[in-house]
Amino acid sequence: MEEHSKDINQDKGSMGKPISRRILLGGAATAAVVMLKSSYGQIVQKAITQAELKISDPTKEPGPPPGVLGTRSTFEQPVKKPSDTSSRTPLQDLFGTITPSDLHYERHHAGVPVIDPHNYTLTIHGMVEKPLVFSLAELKRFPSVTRTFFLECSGNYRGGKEEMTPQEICGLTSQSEWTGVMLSTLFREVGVKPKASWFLAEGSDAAVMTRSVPVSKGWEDAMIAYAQNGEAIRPEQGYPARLLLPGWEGNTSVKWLRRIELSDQPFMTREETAKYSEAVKDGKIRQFSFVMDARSIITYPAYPQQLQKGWMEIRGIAWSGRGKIYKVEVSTNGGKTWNAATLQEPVLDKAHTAFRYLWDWKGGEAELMSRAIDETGYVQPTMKQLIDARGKDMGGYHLNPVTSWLVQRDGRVLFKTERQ
Ligand SMILES: Nc1nc2c(c(=O)[nH]1)N[C@H]1C(S)=C(S)[C@@H](COP(=O)(O)O)O[C@H]1N2
Ligand SMILES: [Mo]
Repeated sequence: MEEHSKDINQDKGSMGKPISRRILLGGAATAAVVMLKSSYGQIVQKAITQAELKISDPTKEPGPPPGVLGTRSTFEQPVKKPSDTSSRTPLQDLFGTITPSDLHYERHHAGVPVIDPHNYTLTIHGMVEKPLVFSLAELKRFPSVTRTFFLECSGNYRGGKEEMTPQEICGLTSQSEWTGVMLSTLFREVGVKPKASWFLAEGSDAAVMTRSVPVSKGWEDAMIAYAQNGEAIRPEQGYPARLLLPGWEGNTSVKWLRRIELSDQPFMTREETAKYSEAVKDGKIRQFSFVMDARSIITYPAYPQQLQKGWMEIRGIAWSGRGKIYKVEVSTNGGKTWNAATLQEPVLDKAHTAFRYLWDWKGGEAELMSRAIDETGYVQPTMKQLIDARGKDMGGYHLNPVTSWLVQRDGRVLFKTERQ
């Protein structure tokens, strides 16, 4: 065991490893280490010893029988990073673009309410021909849609120190496959009046979250979702039903939705006056900044990785609230030159899109960056461009700067932090 883990630490970055007599004969003694090596779990690799896991030779005795619920491998322990009011998706631990439901970020203004689906109702009233109250069963009887898109909190940026993971920097974004009924279907059912231009969405949590939304978004692609990644939506995500506005700041996707009121003007709620508006410049404040601008982040390599020389695949995700990702460019020299990354098909509208770029690290310092360009031609800005455009006091909402990772001579990777 000792000897074998030494081998792994001395790996010079070659792809695969010659099979030694020790590995072939070692069987159970080496299995745990080999598995851990194939993931990114460097920290886990050191923390778990074989004795602690009590691994026996899996070919010698049957494992446990099928269970009522599946489990995650003991070797894989991704966790969210909670504060009092939010918890963050461990972007660096994920593959592909669907966030496992238990790792979806959470942002609650007054905790997670318990709502009995049998008593749940959604009322739609105001400037409509026929105000209606829908039960959950009634919502489920309407023609349904399934669509994959990202959700992102507009407060999704943290900086301040070099030792920060992708999760800490921008883990307030996740992606699910959502199923529900289009809001336009319900609009037709209640007969929204032509003069109605805004609607209020109200949650039934202790915060009674309310937001004003232009009716046009309701006709375009707003959804009332009751399912997430193939099962009922999770309590943390708004069980039994929530509003979802693809590509718009997470705050407008009101969870535990109980009421929609149509009007010919915005309602000017606390969430869109005191909160969720941001300084732009010259003392001006921007309000109703709904769309999430294009952004990307390299999730590998990233802090706290320790690199070894040789070829590696730089990996990350890019997304835009305006539409599809058109291109992601990667720089390995601090932005002097940029190269097109490969995008994983299919590239979906308003969705996390995986990108990859092969890189041969020959040693020495390097600065890794990615920038997203969406189908509208919008280019992800640098922090400097954001400050130049909006001023130093731009606040903490809608920050989507290019993220740099600084590769040190010794292979350590640090976050190039530019702002608190
Ligand atoms: N009713 C209600 N809806 C809400 C919130 C809330 O606290 N209450 N938080 C909002 C915020 S700020 C965000 S970013 C998203 C978070 O959704 P999630 O917890 O499913 O990730 O929900 C929004 N909808
Ligand atoms: Mo948010």
